Amino acid sequence: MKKLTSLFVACATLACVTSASAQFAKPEEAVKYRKNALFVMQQNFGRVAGMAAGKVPFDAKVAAESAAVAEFVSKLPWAAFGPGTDQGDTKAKHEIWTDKAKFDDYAVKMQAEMTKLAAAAKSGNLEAIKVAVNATGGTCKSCHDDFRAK
Ligand code: ASC
Repeated sequence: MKKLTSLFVACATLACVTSASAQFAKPEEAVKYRKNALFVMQQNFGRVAGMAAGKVPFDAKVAAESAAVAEFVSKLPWAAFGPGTDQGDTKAKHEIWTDKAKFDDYAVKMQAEMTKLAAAAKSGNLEAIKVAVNATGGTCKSCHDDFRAK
């Protein structure tokens, strides 16, 4: 029974990963998916960044939870930047598809910094959180500067 449960969990996890990298039914659904993922990520990152900047009282539990969500969600947008999704209601610049290696590199760096931020937030050390927020925010900004239209 325990084995069956583990098998089920393994399959469910695999299905989750597979669906994230699967084709979307329509390009506009891919655009919506990545925008929503980036929005949820930004809301959670922004909450921690607000604490780091002293704009919001520091709450270690909320910071740790928010950073963990931001870290997880940081994995999601990239599957939705497939071919043919450069049109429609999006600020994504065409260069994402013509300079994909650079875009992918930014995405990888951002996820790595999000992982460090989640670890810092889990530790509850506000100074470490500030350092990680700055590093993570820097990766958001450099990608937006190059690949997001104004
Ligand atoms: C945010 C947000 C960004 C980044 C960036 C950091 O919360 O929406 O785009 O942080 O401003 O420099």
